[in-house]
Amino acid sequence: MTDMKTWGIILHGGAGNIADEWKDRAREGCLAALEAGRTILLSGGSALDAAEAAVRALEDDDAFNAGYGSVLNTDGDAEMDAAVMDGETLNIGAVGAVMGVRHPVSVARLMLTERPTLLVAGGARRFAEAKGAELCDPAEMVAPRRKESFERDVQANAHDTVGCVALDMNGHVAVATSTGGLSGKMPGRVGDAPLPGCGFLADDQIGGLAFSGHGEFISRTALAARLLTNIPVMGPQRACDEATKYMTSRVGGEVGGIVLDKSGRVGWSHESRDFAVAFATSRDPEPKAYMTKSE
Ligand code: SD4
Repeated sequence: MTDMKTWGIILHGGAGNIADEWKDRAREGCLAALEAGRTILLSGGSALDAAEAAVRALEDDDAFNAGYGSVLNTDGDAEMDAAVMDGETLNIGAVGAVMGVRHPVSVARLMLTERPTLLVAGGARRFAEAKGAELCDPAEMVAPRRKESFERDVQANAHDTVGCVALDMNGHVAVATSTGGLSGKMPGRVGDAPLPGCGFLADDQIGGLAFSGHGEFISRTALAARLLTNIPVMGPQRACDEATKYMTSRVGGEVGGIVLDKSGRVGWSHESRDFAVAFATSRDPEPKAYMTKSE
């Protein structure tokens, strides 16, 4: 059985090329979001609350491609994907291509107790409205930064999706993801971030994980399913290395992944220039943030 004092949280702020002028902001943003989740865990709160709180903080920060900082589709709109998974019940809530909600991750959290696992576009927004989630004009989710750098983002294939895995002191694991997807994507496109077995998974019996990167490549290799089953065999770090390398060698693309297992061990790796990651665990409680594995 898991030690009752074991806890952990790991999050990422995206894999790819983080522009130099945004690196300090990304590091600070990751640490601030980590603190939001860590505080909840240390006060005995749930992994679900911690993962949601961390991702909400990242969604408010335009250093990241999620919520307010979402990259734009070819219409210039921020269409967002998000998911939450509860490792105790294996319940999943997810939204895809939703516009005009302030915190897609919280709409996904509200979906956890609903029968459908995924709602998209107008249906997701109607659900958010019915549940009293915070709505806004879709234009309010278009950050000036993203308008200004649209062409550059498309060229750079900017992807700085966010994700968080948390383990609480009751041994429960939760994962949350949120993204604007890929810059210049087709309207209506849904990536890997709201698809279980692709961009994320959580199971109290093993642990949890989330990916960032080229969603179609992550989905085509069912990367989260592969990684989850390898965690007990290889341990979190080797399993994460194996998954990211497998994807790029099998189908190409860029990817970064984070893992936290049920005993509070972390793993992270990326096949991309940069990967913004932060973590703290009962094994290593001092918060740490890295912009790349080679730091
Ligand atoms: C997607 N995986 O929608 C996401 C993109 C991403 O940082 O990681 N962006 O394909």
